[in-house]
Amino acid sequence: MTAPAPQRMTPSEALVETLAANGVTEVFGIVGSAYMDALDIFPAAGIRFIPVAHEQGAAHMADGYARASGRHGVCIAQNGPGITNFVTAIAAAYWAHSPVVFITPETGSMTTGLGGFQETDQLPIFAKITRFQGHVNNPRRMAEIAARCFDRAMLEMGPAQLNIPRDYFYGDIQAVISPPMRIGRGAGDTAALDEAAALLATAKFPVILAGGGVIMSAASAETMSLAELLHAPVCNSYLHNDSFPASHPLWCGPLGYQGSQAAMKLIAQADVVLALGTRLGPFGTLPQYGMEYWPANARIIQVDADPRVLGLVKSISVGINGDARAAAAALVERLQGRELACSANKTERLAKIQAEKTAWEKELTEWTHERDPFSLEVAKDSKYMHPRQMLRELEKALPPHAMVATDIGNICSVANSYLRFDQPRSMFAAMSFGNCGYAFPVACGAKVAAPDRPAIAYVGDGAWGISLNELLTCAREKIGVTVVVFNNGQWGAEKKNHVDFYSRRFQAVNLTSPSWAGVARAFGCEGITVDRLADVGPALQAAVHAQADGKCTVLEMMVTQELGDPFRRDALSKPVRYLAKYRDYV
Ligand SMILES: Cc1ncc(C[n+]2csc(CCOP(=O)(O)OP(=O)(O)O)c2C)c(N)n1
Ligand SMILES: [Mg+2]
Repeated sequence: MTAPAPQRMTPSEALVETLAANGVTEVFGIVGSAYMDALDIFPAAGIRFIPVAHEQGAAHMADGYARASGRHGVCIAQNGPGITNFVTAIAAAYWAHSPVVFITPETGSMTTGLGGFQETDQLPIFAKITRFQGHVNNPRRMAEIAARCFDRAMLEMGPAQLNIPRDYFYGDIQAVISPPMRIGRGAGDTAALDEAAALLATAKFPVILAGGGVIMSAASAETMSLAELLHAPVCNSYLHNDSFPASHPLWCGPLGYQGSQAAMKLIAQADVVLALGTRLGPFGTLPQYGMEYWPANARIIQVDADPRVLGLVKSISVGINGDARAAAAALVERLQGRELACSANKTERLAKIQAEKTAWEKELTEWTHERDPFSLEVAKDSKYMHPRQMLRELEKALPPHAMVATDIGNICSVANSYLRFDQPRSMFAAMSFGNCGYAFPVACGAKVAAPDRPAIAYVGDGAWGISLNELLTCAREKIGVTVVVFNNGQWGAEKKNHVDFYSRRFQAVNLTSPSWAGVARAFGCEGITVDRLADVGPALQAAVHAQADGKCTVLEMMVTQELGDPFRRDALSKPVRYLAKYRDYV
């Protein structure tokens, strides 16, 4: 193919044409003079600009958009404060491996360093939370550098920054708009795949751990074939409950915090673990429920598209730098028709899977409330719902194809056991960055990307205070999402640490709030308060139904103050004080 001929255009036109060439149809942001020259022609390029309430919301929406669609999510803002408002959300997108292209107009090149208006050095701020940083150092390079940001966001599976001195939007240039460059990764090294196949063929109890890479590479079918060939239990990696269909007999549920005990008990028996598309993040394999479940003596085969995570957290026997889908297909090819040690005991293994799943389901059903002394005390005279029972009702009422974004908090974490999906790109948790305020804007972005799928955000009442401003965006732009706000009147996850480590010296953890349903209505959204279990399912269904009319509903769930297991038992220690003044604070 011959290269397209250069054309006369302005840098703004080169930028907007590059967005169009990459299939961009929505951009999130807050209007600003810095990029108004480009914004002006968005409509003519078929691009809808979605104005938000806060730039953090814009970047979270771009993240949700990317996670739901597998395409780029794009956001833009005013130089200086608009850009610094992106920081938290870009860090979250980085850990979620989202191909977010965030466009950062910068102070004009002729005044850089003079300390003029809205000036800050915008590249170092993002250096550690971005996969690629493109800086337009000459307006004539706008198309080239913009295109590279789009290409690298995909290639490196993470945010790419496009930094543009604001005077570089103007000019008279010759530019070539290149078609997107998408580079396949392939299955990985042949010898490593042979070695992995040999190891799997001799395994007596192989277990597959399906990670985010399975979702990103669309490897569902290949992962299923491999699991079925090996009769291997499949666990979801932490917060990737949508990496393997929950309705499949080999599915065991998620590992990690508030995950599935069935998954943990089964992986504990593994002699070979195939970690497919997962970096084996340290938080995702910590002991849970008092159980040290990680199989210390198992051989581990790790497949990941990012070579830097291979063998990083756990020692591995075989590392494969490849695409999860291609690698799974290559393993199936190598194992098909081969004699497999794990076939001999498959009936026994399938029975074990079934038994563990049944036992965990029974336990979950009977686990109607938390049983530690603090929880029993606070729930005793409460007229509100037990969080676990409320979560079970939500689970039962969750519509097929639903997308659920989850925040950081005690109830959101407990929800992990009650979130099951049959389709990839359905669960958008705050992942390793763990910022409160993640879920709602992410659900908004997901809804814009997939308007026909129900979009639901689970948010604690504390985190809701951080993110509720985007109700404005939902009302103004008719983005129909459902927000389930867990009103327990506290920053619960942190309060749990006060209970466990600080002798209940509660400080800054109790919340007084207005009626969140009332607040939603004041924003022009729907708001419903739910305080009876029987109303949970019907309320969710009605709210999801209203999404079709672009209606956003807040379901304010009134729940007790009981608290599930803490996040970071691993990272806290009992207080020690040496100074007399602080003697009592132990
Ligand atoms: C931006 C941000 N600030 C603070 C924290 C620390 N933090 C983690 S969980 C949590 C409490 C969450 O409370 P809430 O949203 O009400 O949910 P709950 O734990 O009560 O279910 C806090 C403050 C955080 N993770 N992110
Ligand atoms: Mg709370």
